[in-house]
Amino acid sequence: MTRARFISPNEVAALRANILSKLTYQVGKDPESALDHDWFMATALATRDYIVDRWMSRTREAYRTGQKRVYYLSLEFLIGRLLIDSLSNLGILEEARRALADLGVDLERIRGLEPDAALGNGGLGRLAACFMESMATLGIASYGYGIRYEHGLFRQVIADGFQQEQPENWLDFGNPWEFERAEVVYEIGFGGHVTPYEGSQLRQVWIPSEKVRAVAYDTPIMGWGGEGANTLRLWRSRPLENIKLDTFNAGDHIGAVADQARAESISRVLYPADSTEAGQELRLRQEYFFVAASLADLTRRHLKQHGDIMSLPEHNAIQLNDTHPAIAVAELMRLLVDVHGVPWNAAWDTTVATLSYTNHTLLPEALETWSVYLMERLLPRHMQIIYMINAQFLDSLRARGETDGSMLSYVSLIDESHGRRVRMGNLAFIGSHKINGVSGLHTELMRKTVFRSMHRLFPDRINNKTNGITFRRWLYQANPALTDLLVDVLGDEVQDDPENVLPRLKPYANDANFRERFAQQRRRNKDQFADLVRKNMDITLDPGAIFDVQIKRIHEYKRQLMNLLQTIALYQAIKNNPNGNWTPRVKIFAGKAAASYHQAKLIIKLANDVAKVVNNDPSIRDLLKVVFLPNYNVSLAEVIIPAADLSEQISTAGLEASGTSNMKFGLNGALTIGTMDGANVEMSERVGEENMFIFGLRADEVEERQRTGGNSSEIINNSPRLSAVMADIRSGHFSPDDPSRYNGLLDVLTWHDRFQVCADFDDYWLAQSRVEERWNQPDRWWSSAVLNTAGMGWFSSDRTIREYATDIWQAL
Ligand code: 26Q
Repeated sequence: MTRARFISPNEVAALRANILSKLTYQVGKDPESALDHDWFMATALATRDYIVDRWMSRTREAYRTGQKRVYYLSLEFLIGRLLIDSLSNLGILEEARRALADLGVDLERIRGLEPDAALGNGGLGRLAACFMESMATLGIASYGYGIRYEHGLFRQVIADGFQQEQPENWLDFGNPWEFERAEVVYEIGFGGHVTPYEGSQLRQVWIPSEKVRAVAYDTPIMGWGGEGANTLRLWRSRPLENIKLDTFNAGDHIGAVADQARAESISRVLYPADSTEAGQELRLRQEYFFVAASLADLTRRHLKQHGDIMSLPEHNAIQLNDTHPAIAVAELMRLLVDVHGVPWNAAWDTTVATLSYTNHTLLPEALETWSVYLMERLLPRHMQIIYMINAQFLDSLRARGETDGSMLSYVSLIDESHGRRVRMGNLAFIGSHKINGVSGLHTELMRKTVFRSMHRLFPDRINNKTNGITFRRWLYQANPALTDLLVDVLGDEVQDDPENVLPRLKPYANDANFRERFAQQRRRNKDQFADLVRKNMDITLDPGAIFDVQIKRIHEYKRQLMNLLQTIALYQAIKNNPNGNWTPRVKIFAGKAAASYHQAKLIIKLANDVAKVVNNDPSIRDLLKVVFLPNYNVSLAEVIIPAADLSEQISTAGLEASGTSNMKFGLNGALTIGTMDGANVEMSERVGEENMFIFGLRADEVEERQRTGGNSSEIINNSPRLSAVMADIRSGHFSPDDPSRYNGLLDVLTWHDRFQVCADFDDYWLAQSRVEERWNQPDRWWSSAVLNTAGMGWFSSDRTIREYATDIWQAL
């Protein structure tokens, strides 16, 4: 891709020299014998030099101006690759391309050698990564705090149609972006006992029985335009001592390093589930480990600059990304009361004023709780603090005349109903001055459902912050062809200020010539994507077909199964009428299932079984193809999304908190088929419902059906199409080697269809028919596509972050 943009020859020469010097002196290779990977390392290291200059001046400036610091605590940062991102945000992408070409190296080839930093499961982790980039862009002095997992999210391999999990080793060849800070180390305790502090009632001394060290690794994150940069500080766990020499000398060579292995297991691997499984001890250790290190680090920084712990909330804001870091409420209290000697009530006010909490799910099974027994064993002082907070909280409610016992037991920090468990959501709620949801609908449901009583008690706390995405990665880097087109008609300004400039694209929806150019860039992206599928999977796609895409974690509530049922219905319809006037379609799926999530893994197998039958049925010709792409990750999303015509956002209404890929597709001009769920609702307000294909039960109707509904037999019997599809699956047509393979999935649909697949199926089918009708009127299709891109400006994560900064952090 050549951009008609000014390229600075001086910059090219400087970069070339710098890359060569890194190759020689840091990678230790001669250009003659350097492999592509060596060139990647050299280029990344050269790029990092540019980043470091700006990073240091930003850090100095934040210190000098005393601006408020924002800390984003997240167990997940789903970063992806950084090379193109950094070069593009620095504004030297074309210069780097030229410099490498001069050296005989193709940037497009080496960009693919960078492993994804996959330190997250899905939406929540990717949101944290978009936020880091937006905070840097907006010049907010911010730090992301998390864990430097040695193994990120597992690599998904499809073997005979089944998902297999393989370890992911992103650090094997070194990480050119990070700086190890061997001097930034904190001791983190676990277990042990608590004794009173002399002469004080509430202040205590915790004597842990076990300690590990947290070592900092810093990665600079560049903002747009190369001005702002901030720090992602990830903690690695290390033993206090590497080896017990006396044990070793006594001949116990394994025992001598056993403690080391135990300590290092904390940062070994990301939990590969996107909803809570049974609370595992290692997970709680991870949560406390990174929270304790982060709070120790930020209070040290605060004290060094301001000297007084009581001014913490004036100069710092701490955002908790879901309840995963919620133990911060108790840890901050411990630091204030036990370590700094602050009186309890003042400590509580300080804690609440500093912390805020983002909720990302309402699914009851995904709300985090920990057994009191485990907490007492692992974090005895924190358990005491939680009891104390709870006692004061419940007392204060009774003093306000709130005496309803069932209400009090519902808001209590301790759930007494199935063993005694600490409710992390309630802890995060009462320990925070602001609690936010991630879309308008989700926030409204928070107020009405899980946090109903909390909301009545604290009516000012819950607020909405609809998610956003960084346009730098998801438009400029992922889709240079569309970006060039937008720059051509709207000017360079569209890249600096898309929120205000993109709406100016609206009139172009009526411009036939512009629509043609818009369609052409899509066609080129589809051609490229089809090449990739042919090379990697040996499946030939018709680039003229509708590319119909559902890519996300596999979860029953996201209803990939409903999409597959519709795919089979389409297959049957074509087979029954081979000479009908069919619109060619490619059904594209990708996504990982949690390793222990049986139903989700079966859905992956079904997608692959359906693909096998459909793609090898000669009577279908090229009218329908089904593709399940393995190992979905950020980098794969970056190539699929710009090639998509149709975006599947079909979760059961009320269950997808926001969704963010819906925004990425819309920005790139795909049309959405979706339910009135999460951010789809706000998208429909901004791009116009007539430019989307909305169907299905609304959230309140789902709630009503779930409350009163029995089985789905009647719905199935009344839908010949759905019945035929289910019968076909049950007959073993798609699984001749194991005809009953899908009986479990079908029985759930029939007897407890919690996610309303059957209830929504016919309306989904109708919506898909409207898709074809629109597709066959290209003027209307491409007009809607342009209006999707034009209407997405508001979904920039810059807008989201500005709202956090204004309403929650007071940091702008
Ligand atoms: C918790 C405890 C133990 C193990 C794992 C977990 C865990 C890990 C990850 C629980 C949840 C998650 C991730 C949740 C998530 O990604 N939620 C998504 O967040 C997005 C950003 O706000 C929303 O757009 C999505 O709607 C929401 O599903």
